[in-house]
Amino acid sequence: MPVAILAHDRQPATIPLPAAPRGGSTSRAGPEAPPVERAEITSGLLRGSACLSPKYFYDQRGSELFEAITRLPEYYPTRTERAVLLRHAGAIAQTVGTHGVVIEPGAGSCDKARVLCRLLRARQYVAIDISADYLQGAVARLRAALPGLDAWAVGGDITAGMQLPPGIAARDRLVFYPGSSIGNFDPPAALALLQRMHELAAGEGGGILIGIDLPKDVAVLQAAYDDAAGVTAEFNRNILAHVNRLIGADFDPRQWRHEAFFNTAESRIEMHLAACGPQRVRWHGGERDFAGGERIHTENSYKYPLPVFMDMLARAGFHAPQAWTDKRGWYALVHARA
Ligand code: AVJ
Repeated sequence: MPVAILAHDRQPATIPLPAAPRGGSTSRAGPEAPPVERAEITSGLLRGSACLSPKYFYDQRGSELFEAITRLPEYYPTRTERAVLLRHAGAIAQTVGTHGVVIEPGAGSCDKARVLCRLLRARQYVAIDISADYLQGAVARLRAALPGLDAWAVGGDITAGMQLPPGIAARDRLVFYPGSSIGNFDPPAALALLQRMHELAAGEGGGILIGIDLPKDVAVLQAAYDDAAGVTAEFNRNILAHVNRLIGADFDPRQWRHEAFFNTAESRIEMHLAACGPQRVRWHGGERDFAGGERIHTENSYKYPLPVFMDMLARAGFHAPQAWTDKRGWYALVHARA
């Protein structure tokens, strides 16, 4: 449902959209995902209320669509986080400390790390991501921009308890987790992830710097996840094209409608895809019938009140928390010591 957005935020929708892949969305080749992932995806699809993990948004086109989202007038988190970092740069550098090691799980393009590593005069930077291939290029660009920085690209999943290479200094580690990515996890999983980050930063002088999207006017939240240009809708539907390739399914993304709303009781944005009509979806080794209007839950994006998040940090073992926000109080960068 489209929601009115603040008048001064409205701009002509001139964001160029990445082109849809040619040759239709149905995969005729075999499933591309390894068996464990295929099992995870199909069990989600077979559940009473079907769901897919938001990690499957990010194929090539999905990553491009997310980039386009971050430039939308309605999507405030990315530019607000940048504003918070610039507004409080001096205080952040002073609190966090300079010349340390910046470790960024889920680093992606490393764009935010460039600003932070420069600000903190970091000595080492470690980008961690599940897809190490994509990381290599991003880390190479970072090295070119900051020649004094010892930058590493490490493939792995910190939720799975991976170890860092021995070349990474053990002291003065700062785990950097920007973008309010923590909002994608439900509170127990978020706590477990913070505990893992605490282990990574446990040496002397260690800490965390994390981006938190705060609760705010529901119309602002809903517009950010249901933009006028329909980019978020396209991003949401694209998960089906990706899943088609991963499990050899025959979803028709055009037969699914984007839905985004704020669930007040859970303090989270929910994104769903609703079937435009009854349909049968088949994949290698299974199938499911969906009734018209039946939904697949694709994402939660939790909006934590600052005290609630501070409490979670404490339960993960962190102390001495400090938060910086923008003028409107929409977004916080939080630092805490391990
Ligand atoms: C990348 C998980 C932080 O929740 O705001 C953007 C993803 N989904 N629009 C978010 C997203 C729809 C984003 N995170």
